[in-house]
Amino acid sequence: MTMAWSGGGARMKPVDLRTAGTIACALLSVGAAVIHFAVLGEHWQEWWGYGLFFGTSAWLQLGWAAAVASRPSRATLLLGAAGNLAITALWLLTRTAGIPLGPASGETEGATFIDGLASGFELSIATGASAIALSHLERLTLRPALAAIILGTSAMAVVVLTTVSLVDASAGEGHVSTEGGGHEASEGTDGAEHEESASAEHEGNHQDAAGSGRVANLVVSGAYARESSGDEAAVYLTVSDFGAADRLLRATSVIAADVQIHENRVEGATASMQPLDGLDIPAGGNVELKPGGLHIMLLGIREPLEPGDTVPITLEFEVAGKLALEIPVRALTATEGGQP
Ligand SMILES: [Cu+2]
Repeated sequence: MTMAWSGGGARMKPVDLRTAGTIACALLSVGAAVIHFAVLGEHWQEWWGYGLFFGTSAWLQLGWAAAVASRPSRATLLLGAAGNLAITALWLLTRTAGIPLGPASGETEGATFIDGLASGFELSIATGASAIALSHLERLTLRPALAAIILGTSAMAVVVLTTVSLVDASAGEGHVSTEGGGHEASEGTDGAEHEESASAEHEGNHQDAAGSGRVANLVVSGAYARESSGDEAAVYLTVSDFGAADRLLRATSVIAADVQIHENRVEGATASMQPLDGLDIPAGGNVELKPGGLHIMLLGIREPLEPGDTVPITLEFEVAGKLALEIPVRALTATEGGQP
């Protein structure tokens, strides 16, 4: 690459559009790689497969930037265009239909500035690199000053936008999951609760105040506690398994003296609750704890649970380990009755 924009404007060689475009694509690729490296950790925590994807993409984008800048062959350009188009298509899929892979399988994610930006870069590379490879842009020359302005501006744009997106992602929710009732999450956003979810994330899981979370290949969703009657309250939730079989060993909560796993049994005219010493989670299956069936029972609650409260509860699985959740409290409804 012979870019000589140092020295006086009159002595600079004209730059052809192919060269200028290639440099712009390489810059965009570096920007996309930096973003992918920045979000690698959080995706790896969710599932090693997502982590591997982001890590591989980042290194390939960095390698491609170096390759195309030093030797912009047609094959290199087309390879970059195809790769970036594939990544953009995959991103679109996760934002619309969800992908059938990993713990977030079938889930759609909210688009954030950082991944929108990475996708913008990738789409620009895909179109730019194919245009350069398939047409004869080297015949078009730019005046050196104009080329310097265009390349300087795009370099600045990549650097500034990428940096802003990283600040944005590390300061707040870089990865917003829209699973479960998203609006419920906004109900309890006081400081104490934020602290709770932050510490839960340090344990290697992902959760929000809407009663959902994940650990390893298990996703817990729709968790809530019933308004207490006496000093007891039932907890309902769904455990979805996206990998090998597991077992819920126990649950604990600082607000209850004892927490048991219960099953409702109806014998003749009487319904009774039987404590279970665990709950098998079949490989790839769903276990639903719902009114009238399986539930987790909080016993010896220190203070009454009222609708609008949130309750901390920790589930302990045999393989996946612990998952700490903040779950909402819901009113007892007429249809569900008072019986758990
Ligand atoms: Cu019970």
